[in-house]
Amino acid sequence: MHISTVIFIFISAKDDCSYDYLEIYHGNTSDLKRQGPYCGTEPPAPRTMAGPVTIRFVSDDSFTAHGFRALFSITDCGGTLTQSKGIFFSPAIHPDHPSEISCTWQIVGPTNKVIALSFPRFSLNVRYRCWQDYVEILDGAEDGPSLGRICGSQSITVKSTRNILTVKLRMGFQTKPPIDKGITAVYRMTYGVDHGCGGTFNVSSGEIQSLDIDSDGYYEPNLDCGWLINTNDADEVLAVAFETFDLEPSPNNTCNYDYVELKEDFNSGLVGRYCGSTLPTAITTTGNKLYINFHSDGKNNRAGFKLRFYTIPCKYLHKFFR
Ligand SMILES: [Ca+2]
Ligand SMILES: [Ca+2]
Repeated sequence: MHISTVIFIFISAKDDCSYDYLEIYHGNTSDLKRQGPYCGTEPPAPRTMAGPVTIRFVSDDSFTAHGFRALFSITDCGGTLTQSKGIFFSPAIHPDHPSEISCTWQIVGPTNKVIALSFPRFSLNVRYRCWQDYVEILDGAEDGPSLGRICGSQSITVKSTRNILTVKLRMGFQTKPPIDKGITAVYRMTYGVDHGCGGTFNVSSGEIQSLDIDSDGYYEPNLDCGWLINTNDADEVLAVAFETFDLEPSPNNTCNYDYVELKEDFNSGLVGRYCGSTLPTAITTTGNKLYINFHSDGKNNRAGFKLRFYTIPCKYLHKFFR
């Protein structure tokens, strides 16, 4: 998708635009999206439009004036991304230019990978429940299921199910856009549920371990695997016991490099973040859900971890732990 910015420097014509005038079409002249007509000595305001723009100048056979001069620039936005990792941005918007932007990025990885996407910067206007300015993420190509339409200020990370992820950005017409509005997105190809990295469990017991796809005894670099364990029974809690544990240590046990994180809710209720080679103590949740996230950075992979989980009916809890 091309984004055209048109800045009008000067236009001079006559009267009520019935003699000499200028028209702008968002598209070509057969489209109905006409802006104008413009005439007189007051230049039309600058504007930014997505896609092709046609400017039509009409003069009659009497009275000529100085005419007009328009400047324009074209910016690319959207496209297909196939590198193993990358970054993309919303186009810069001039603070004085009204804008209407629609960009679609499609990230396509090799068939044995999935795509992880996050937004280091995300700031869009909140209007009409994300109807006018939004990012929509599709799990697959453009006809894939939507993972959600988001606006405002967000900090989200998503992962595709397969090797294609589509990101649509729309920024609606704004008379005075704040220049800080826009997005920066980073993506990388990684492993997903089908490879043993993440998933959802609705069973009473099971096992989770770090992913070692090439079976060399060490987990893979650059992983973000998220598991949800859900007992589906409000009268049950979960117990988790680590059987093995060996992750890259970090100074002062900050766990900045590789870690396993246990949370009772998606974005809150941190139970613990673990790294190094000390076996974490067994834990019991307060509710019937547990989120487990395993993160590894780009180097120093270790043997990894293996844990077992099982459900405990609340009425037996005192027998186990008192
Ligand atoms: Ca490995
Ligand atoms: Ca590491």
